[in-house]
Amino acid sequence: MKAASALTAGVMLAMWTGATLGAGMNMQKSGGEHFDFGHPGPGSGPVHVIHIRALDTLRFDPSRIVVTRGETVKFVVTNVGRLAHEFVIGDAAEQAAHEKEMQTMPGRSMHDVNGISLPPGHTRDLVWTFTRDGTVEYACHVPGHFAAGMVGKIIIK
Ligand SMILES: [Cu+2]
Repeated sequence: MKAASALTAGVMLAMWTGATLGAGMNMQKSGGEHFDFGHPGPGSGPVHVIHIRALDTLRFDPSRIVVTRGETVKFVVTNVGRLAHEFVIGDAAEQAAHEKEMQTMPGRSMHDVNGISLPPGHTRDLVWTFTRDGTVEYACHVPGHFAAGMVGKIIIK
């Protein structure tokens, strides 16, 4: 299990590195992951609080949000259903990598800086500062959920 985990992490890191090559890097994260659209944690400005609900219909409500570049967003995500869900932010390549990891290691604990796991009835938050404009996704990778469309869009402008 340990070797498989290290291998998966290596593959994901390689994908992230490829996806972010040449982009404006920030070095504020722990764990060696890089995200070209921002970083975990607060910036220097005010915090924009956005409430999102994870639904057992395999949707997020809302399914589309708009944020301003440079803004720190505190996502307050509530799982109002009876199924486990998660909330992971990332570009399309990162979502694909995470989906692949969840297919090979279902039930692993969430340790990524860009995601939170949401047991039924729980509310958890994720603070992220968006430093570039573009489109990022938030998705649930509990097996079957992403494929069923449990994904939303963050428009950064
Ligand atoms: Cu889900």
